[in-house]
Amino acid sequence: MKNILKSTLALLSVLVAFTSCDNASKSNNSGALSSSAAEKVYVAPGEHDEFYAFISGGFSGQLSVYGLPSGRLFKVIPVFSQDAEKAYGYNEETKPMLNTSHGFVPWDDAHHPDISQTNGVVDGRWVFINGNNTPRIAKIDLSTFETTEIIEVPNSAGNHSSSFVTENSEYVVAGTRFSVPIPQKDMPIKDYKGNFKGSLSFISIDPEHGHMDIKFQLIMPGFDYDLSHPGRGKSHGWFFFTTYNTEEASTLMEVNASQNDKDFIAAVNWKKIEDYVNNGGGTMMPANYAHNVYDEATHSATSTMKKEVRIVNPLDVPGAVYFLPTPKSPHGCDVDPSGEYIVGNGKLSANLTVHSFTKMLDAIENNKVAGDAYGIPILNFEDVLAGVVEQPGLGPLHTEFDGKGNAYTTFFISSEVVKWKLGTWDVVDRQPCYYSVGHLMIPGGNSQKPFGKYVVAMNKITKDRYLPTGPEVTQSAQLYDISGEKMELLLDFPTIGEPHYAAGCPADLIKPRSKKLFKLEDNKHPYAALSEADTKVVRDGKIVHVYMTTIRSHFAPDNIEGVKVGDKVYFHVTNLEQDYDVPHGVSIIGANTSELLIMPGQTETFLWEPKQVGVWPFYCTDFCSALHQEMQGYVRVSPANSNTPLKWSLGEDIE
Ligand code: K7E
Ligand code: CUA
Repeated sequence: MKNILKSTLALLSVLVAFTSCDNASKSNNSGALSSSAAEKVYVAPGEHDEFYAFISGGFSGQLSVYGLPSGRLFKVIPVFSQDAEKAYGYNEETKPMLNTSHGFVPWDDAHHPDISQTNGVVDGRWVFINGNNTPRIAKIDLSTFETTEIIEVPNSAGNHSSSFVTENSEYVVAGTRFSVPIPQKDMPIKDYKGNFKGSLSFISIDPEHGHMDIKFQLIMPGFDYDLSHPGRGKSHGWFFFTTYNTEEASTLMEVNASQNDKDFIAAVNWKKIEDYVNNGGGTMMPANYAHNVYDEATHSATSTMKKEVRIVNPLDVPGAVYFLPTPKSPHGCDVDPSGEYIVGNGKLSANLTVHSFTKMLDAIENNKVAGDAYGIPILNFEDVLAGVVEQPGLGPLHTEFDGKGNAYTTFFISSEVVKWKLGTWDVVDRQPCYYSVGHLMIPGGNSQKPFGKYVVAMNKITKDRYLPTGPEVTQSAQLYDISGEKMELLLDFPTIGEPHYAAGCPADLIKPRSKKLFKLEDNKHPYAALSEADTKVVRDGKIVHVYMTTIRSHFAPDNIEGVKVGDKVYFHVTNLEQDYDVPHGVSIIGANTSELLIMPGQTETFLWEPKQVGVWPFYCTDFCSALHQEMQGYVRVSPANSNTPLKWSLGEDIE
């Protein structure tokens, strides 16, 4: 595979040099940068970037926050993976966020962030992202930049055609990549064909609080549902999914799933199914999936296991699902800002296929059906085709739009972004990527109103682009100015994990709503100590609860005695600060968790199980003031059978 890739790349470097000689003339040893590129990405010290970019971490399981055009990294938001930096998944408050039907799963593979929308425009309230491996959808609140909800998706495997949001954030959609037995059961793998199924889940979003709930799952033929995008404007109410492996192979997929000349884009009229469901349609099926919700008032998450899910058989809702033939193992499934064009990027196809929503409706109306797959009507390729972009490059993956009538498609094999015109299908520009680009992102790209000033290309390979770091090198993002007729490469910046996709929006949508602290008076954590007078240590059998506070520059209490080997000691630490940007941290020797990083007004808890007799220090882990190094304390640990009385104090010697 590597060799094939290598020889293809070698071949293509010739081809790229050939097809983009005007880039070559501009390029020098450090890349194709014009002299004004540095100015265009320079954001002076103290100044703010124009856009936020939320870039998925792929196998890191997280979501990183960058500024554009500078490419500066602001935060890594922990989503599906434990994060020692923020105590996420280590402290007692956030551990329930990572609960699933498979138990505590502290990792996932996060691919596609998408920002909530109002009236077809990104609104900067929430960003959603999928966990592929143990199917989950997470919601991040953009007033706190914290993950506040995760819902597991039952009847799914490889939750990849996710998590895309409809134009009024009615639904966040999650489609399965791998088809599986539904319900799961013990059966021979060779009986895949006709027996395995794919599920497309429509998860409703509460308009005010954003709470997620699986409204229904559409149970589809056993194909691989790769990517998806909502209709918008005229096609609002529809959702489009690319499929591959319509061969329904279960082994040697690189050959067996590449047989059919055309696979499908599945067009789903979700409004129609929603009506059906609202009138009692569908059936409740037993299921077992976690719904984890973080409550900002208690600063704590709870995990609830849900026991059933509504499933819908597409054959029970005539007119709701159609297949649009699309060459050839399409990956990306992208809808232009007007909602008219649906672009299917056939990974193995020489051309880009663009379907027309109007023609699709016309074909449906006139009942022009070419056949069916498991009873789902297949429309004629020619009847729905809007146009073809002829031979734009090799290995097309994803397309975004600038809102000015142009589309931009990434080509993995020929390592380039190609700009073409909607309607005429003419290629108007191409720029090389370094190297092997996957997704690309224009802020607001999945909406009626893209902010077409920059495109970010996310690359899989970077060898020789940066200082080497041993065998494993960073992946990267590349920023292009797309405000002119020609794209211009401005900047390379390294990313966290594998950047599969990103979502961007103007900073002004998020900045004014960003919280500075949590109000102490709103703190409803059951173990909060809201003043130093409330601090205490309470023993309940072998469990010890420490109600502790922090303020510059001490803990209360800072001396504790009477803890014994074999105890379970819960440190519940409330940060009494009420100023912006004054966190405190805390950790103690031998703790099996991480430190806590506690924001002003917040309470967090970690468990310490002392295993050795002695006097053990704890200290603040965040440099909070000039006297940060003095912010420390001791816990005396006595033998399990000792009678050392429980005592705690601050500023006095324990007698
Ligand atoms: Cu990496 Cu969207 Cu998961 Cu294409 S996907 S590259
Ligand atoms: Cu508190 Cu350092």
